[in-house]
Amino acid sequence: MMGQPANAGQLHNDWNYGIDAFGDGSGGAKYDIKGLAMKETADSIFVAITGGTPLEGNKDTGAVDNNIGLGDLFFNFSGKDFTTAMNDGDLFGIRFAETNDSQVSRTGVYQNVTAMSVTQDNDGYGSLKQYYNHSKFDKINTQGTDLPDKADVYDYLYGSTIAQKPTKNNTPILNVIQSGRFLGDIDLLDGTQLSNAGLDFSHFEANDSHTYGFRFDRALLPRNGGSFVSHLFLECGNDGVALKGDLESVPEPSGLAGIAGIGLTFAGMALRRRQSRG
Ligand SMILES: [Ca+2]
Ligand SMILES: [Ca+2]
Ligand SMILES: [Ca+2]
Repeated sequence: MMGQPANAGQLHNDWNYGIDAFGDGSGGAKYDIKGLAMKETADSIFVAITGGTPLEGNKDTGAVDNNIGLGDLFFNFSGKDFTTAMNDGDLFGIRFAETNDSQVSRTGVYQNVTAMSVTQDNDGYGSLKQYYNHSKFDKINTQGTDLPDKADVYDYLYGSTIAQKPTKNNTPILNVIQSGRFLGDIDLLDGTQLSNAGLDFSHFEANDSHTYGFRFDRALLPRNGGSFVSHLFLECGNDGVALKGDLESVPEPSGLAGIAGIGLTFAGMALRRRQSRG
């Protein structure tokens, strides 16, 4: 029953999967994430999560709001570690759980995001180091198949200096958006809608009791696309998962306008050259 993911994160029917360790959810099955997956189409990004935690969270009197659910999802296209990307204003974030303790008031996609920890208000871990101190949770794929080792996780989240000496003080679990600029809405999707879009966690034997997700406009993320790391934690930090991917670059919003725009740019350059020679 506690079998581990058989396959590393990979593509299956146009979906990209990060499969999380099974049984690394502190607090049991209802706090165990099993996977994060994404699909890109010409105009949309689809995101799906499966695990033991419902979208609306678990009732839990240990939390200030009597509810422990999912934190927010972060996207990092910068190639920098998460903390540096945040400090440089490079992070994107998505609030998709309406009942969570995110500091932005509405669900949706945000840019120039800062992140903060709400684990203490949710009966959770004061640090990632504290989580890993439980040998039961310090296992392979504990942040999913794309960040398989603990060292990879520390390196990505906090940078190489802290990764060499992680402590309870320098490894906060920054799991919700603290601030950011709203870019656009998301559309929530249930398991059936996601399955109709080709989602299949069962291919990795990772289908769990709660599967849900959302879609949003591709145009809300950087037009150039490129490699990214995305990740999320539960509000308590009891489990987390990451997914690495490559986003295709997309043309200008209208193909014809884009070509016309390039034409004008070249014409303008030629004109300026002529003028400077004149
Ligand atoms: Ca897990
Ligand atoms: Ca909460
Ligand atoms: Ca995990």
